[in-house]
Amino acid sequence: MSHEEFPTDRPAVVTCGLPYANGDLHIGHLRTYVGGDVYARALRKLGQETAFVSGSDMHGTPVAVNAEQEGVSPEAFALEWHETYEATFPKFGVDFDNYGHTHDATNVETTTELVRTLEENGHVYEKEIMVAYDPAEEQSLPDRYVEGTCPYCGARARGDECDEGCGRHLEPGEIEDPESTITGNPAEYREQTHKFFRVSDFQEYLGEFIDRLEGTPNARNQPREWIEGELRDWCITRDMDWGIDYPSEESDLVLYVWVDAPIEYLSSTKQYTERVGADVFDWAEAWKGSPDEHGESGGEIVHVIGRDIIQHHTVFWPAMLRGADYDEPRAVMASGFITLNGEGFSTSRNRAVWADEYLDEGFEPDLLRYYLATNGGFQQDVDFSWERFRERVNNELVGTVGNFAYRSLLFAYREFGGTPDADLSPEVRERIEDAVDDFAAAVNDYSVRDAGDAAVALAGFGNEYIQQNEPWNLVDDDPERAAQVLRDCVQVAKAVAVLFAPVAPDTCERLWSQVGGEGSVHDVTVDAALEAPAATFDEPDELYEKIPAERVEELNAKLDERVEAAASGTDESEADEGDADGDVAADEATLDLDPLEAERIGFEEFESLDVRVGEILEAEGIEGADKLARLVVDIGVEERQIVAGIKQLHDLEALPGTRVIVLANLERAELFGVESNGMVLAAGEEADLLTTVDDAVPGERVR
Ligand code: B3M
Ligand code: ZN
Repeated sequence: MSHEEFPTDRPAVVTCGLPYANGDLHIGHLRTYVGGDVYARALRKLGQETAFVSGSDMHGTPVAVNAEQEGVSPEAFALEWHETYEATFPKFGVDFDNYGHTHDATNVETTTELVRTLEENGHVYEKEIMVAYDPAEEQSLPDRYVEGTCPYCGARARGDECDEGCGRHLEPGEIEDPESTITGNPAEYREQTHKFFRVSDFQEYLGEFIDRLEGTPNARNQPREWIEGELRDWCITRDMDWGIDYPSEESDLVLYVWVDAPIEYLSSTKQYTERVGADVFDWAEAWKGSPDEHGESGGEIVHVIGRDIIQHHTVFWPAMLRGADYDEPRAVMASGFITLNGEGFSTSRNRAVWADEYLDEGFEPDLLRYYLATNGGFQQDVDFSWERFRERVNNELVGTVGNFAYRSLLFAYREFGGTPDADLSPEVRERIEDAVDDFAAAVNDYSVRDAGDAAVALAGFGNEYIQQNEPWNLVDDDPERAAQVLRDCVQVAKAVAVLFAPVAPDTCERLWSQVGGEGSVHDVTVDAALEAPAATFDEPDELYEKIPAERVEELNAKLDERVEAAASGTDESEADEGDADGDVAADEATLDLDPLEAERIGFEEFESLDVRVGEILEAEGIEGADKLARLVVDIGVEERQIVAGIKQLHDLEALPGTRVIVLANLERAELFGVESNGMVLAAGEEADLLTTVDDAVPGERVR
């Protein structure tokens, strides 16, 4: 990769995909925003100058169709949702430096200018095309006003995207068997003149760009198929009223929403500069830096998006930027979707945990942030359940981070009134340095999960350290040693406050002040992790509270009730599914079998899975856990202890001797206090164990 490691001396811009201003936010939507926020904060921790921007997506049929259903103007409708989002994000600690919207003056102006530049540079042309038309309504049917069959995969699709099938962007006129979503009637095709962006001008450029692009592997690999194939030109106008006018006197079309939406990334950065001054953050340096000096990018632009909009961000958008003389993005991080108890979120069926609801239940934002940021790799799909939420809060936040911080600081406070006067021991210094290195590596690897894990693992170390050294037994006999141990612990607590702050900004701010930190933990960099803590501090209080099991039952019951009420009271087919990431998964809920992943992975990615034949040697239930069993599996090269959720599904006594397939390089995990070192593969609800049919011996690789 051709990019310098973070931190660089160029300004970074982290953006989040713009939510369509058309409906309530649920926690599925929040994944991208929390991920982006954690990433922006983590960059700043490394000392990288960073602006974090986004805005609401006001235009297009996703807004117009919903506004029409409500009987209000698209502008009033979108503005109301925009204001709701603007107020909601900060409640989850998602702290944009600027949050604008695509209909504001800055974006209208920036869009108009950019499209003019594309025209001047010869990348736009006019063409007559057939567009869907509803004769009864006498109106054109752009995008979501029409539905039909995807010409590529045959799935039911919307006018501009195959949202339930192959995920492709569809051009006007492409959809087969078009039907008007206004009247339900078959649509006609009529000829109309539209503007096209000649994406094909950028084929060679995009081929090079994608080699340079960093980010999550899905965003780097998936576009190759499109870029290496035939690049089709892109229709950038629509025949509707709501949108930004196409900038030419003769045209009464508006721009396609996907033209002005990403331009909001630029506009929002501009607004930030207007507010704080170019000496604090210069948007032009970030977006139009000097390509001569810096290769193709002046600044470090990182787009954080849902995985359903990779094509827009890795093909159309970089081509637009290039065509209008802007710099290119450095990285795209594309998140997986979120399911709820193993099934898709469904806004129409009220099968969701709403953003407001979460807060109304009295949970702190940091808990959800932690869950969303670290429950899986960013590009992986993540399941949310209240049970798992409780487990992670109780075990990791309360049990590891909170417990370590509280007992260390309370003890140091009681015995020494603050940080004991001793030097940090070399062992602990080294452990903190390692955590900082892990954190920096995670940021450079675009892994928000690993950044969070670096901090939690450090707290885990702190817990073991205090447990092993038992300073409470030392105070009387060996006060110097006690002072030493606690000095180390306070330093670890301070380092945890610094490194965990991107994931848990509120609680780490508290922890920071508990160790006597000055100012805000959000204003310091990772260097502060090793700076001496204050000599005195106040009595600490606990950072996190345990969630009792009854709360989970209560929350699940509420969810069930709501889903039932919605099922009896609404017509699903009429209700809208919402739009931002997280919602495509909603459609999966109606199927018995998961649909095939639309996204392909490279052979290299497959090769990175170390899958082995194994043989079960021992199997026993784990006490206190309903579903978990502890297995010892011979995988040829070694024996592994693996925890599997098969206790009730298999006769454990009969398992020894069974051949199984093991994912050997899955990271270690602890379940019910038992370490699990790998995963035994199984199919379906009944955990049908995978095996071999012939004589493959333990240790052989599965390919
Ligand atoms: N408004 C929402 C989505 O398709 C869309 C994103 C725009 S990002 C420039 O997820
Ligand atoms: Zn398709």
